[in-house]
Amino acid sequence: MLDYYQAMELFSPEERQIQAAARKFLDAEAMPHIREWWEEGTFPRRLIRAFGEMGFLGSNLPEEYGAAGVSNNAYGLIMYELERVDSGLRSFASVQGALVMYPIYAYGSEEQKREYLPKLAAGEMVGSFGLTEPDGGSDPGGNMKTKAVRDGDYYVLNGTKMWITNGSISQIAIIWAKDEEDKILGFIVPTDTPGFSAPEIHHKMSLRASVTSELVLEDVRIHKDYLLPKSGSLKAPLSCLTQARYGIAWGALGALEAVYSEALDFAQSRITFGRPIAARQLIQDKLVYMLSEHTKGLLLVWKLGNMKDAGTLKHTHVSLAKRNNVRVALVSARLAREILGANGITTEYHAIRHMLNLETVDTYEGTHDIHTLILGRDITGENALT
Ligand code: TGC
Ligand code: FAD
Repeated sequence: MLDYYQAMELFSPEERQIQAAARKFLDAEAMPHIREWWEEGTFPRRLIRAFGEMGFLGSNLPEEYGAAGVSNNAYGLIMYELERVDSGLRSFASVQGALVMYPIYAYGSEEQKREYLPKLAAGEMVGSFGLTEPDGGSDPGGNMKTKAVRDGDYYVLNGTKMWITNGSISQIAIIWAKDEEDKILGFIVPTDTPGFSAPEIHHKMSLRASVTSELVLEDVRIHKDYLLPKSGSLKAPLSCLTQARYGIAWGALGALEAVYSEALDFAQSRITFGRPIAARQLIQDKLVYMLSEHTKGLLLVWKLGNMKDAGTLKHTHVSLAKRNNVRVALVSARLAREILGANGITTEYHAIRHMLNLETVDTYEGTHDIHTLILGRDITGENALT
């Protein structure tokens, strides 16, 4: 692992072992095929059970529900390794763990936890998370049109969710909807319920090795037992986003390592005007930017993980790390593409695939600018969001 400051010394032997095992598995099972999956626009469904066996799914949740029960730093290192291959693989695991298992764990009943968490952890069941709607995702509370109307022991759900990762391959969807009193409730919706459909979104130039779908709910009638009983406000889905953003802050550094290593290798062997381009100051400047940002970012997420384990983490701390690490990874991917010259525009190399993926990562889970405004509000007390 790229580690200029020997930050891995800060991690426990178990955490280092988890990182090494994840890398070994992914280098064997995913790295050799990722280009093909991305070009074909397919997510490798055959890896889902293997991800479960490797403990990649909701790994920081407790063992009593079938998860691996590892530290938040170990969880972060797994996200790092997944995204070193491709943001789409990390997205799959982020959604399954942080956006499906976590809301069931935090807002579900004991019966719901026992029913769903072990299957989700094992990769026997896939979930999706429907918060964003077609009218815009940055203001999920204000823009939410999806309705849950109580009818005896049932709720009737109507609405449309947009840009939903894993949507068409999920057996359950966590759906956020407003009730008659405008309270935001979360539901576990089995995707075979009549009235539910999940058309896949095509023509993406980013996150191509990930399934993205629309979720359409037309008079979807589900029993009240599927309500997440501890949900009841926007805070519930937002707290899930904090979990996913935490993983993204780690994952982006994996993508940064991938593009940096590739660009460095290329620069050392590409000869122009009689010398390797690595000998040129302009190229070195780009490589040093990447290395510096990776080094700072790694220390940042290590500290973030410790704060999460200690329970001192605020969601604004996570906003800072997500905003920073994704943007420096995106800038680095563009620089790596530039160092590769014309070769950089092909998927023979990883840079442009990561670059295009990171455009999504910079947008989802709160855009770069939305995190700027979240942080600006926190430090000034002035709300520039509304
Ligand atoms: P606001 O007043 O800020 O918040 C309402 C209440 O919630 C609290 N809160 C949070 N709690 C936990 N985690 C967070 N991240 C939280 N953000 C806010 C807040 O303290 C407040 O609590 P209280 O006690 O005062 O009531 O609500 P707002 O309507 O002003 O929200 C604005 C904003 C910008 C914070 C929020 O809506 C936002 O984060 N927008 C971005 C939406 C977003 O990130 N969507 C992601 C959808 S999922 C996705 O993209 C998955 S991608 C797949 C993958 O991860 O790989
Ligand atoms: P908008 O909210 O319409 O914003 C458009 C632009 O306006 C942005 O640049 C934004 O920064 C800016 N803007 C908005 N408000 C302000 C403001 N107050 N001040 C200044 N600028 C502002 N969502 C889910 O619920 N579940 C998923 O699984 C999921 N997966 C996704 C997968 C992919 C591949 C993608 C691309 C998106 C996914 N999303 C998912 C949706 C994602 O969270 C949203 O795209 C994101 O929250 C932004 O919403 P939007 O695209 O509607 O942009």
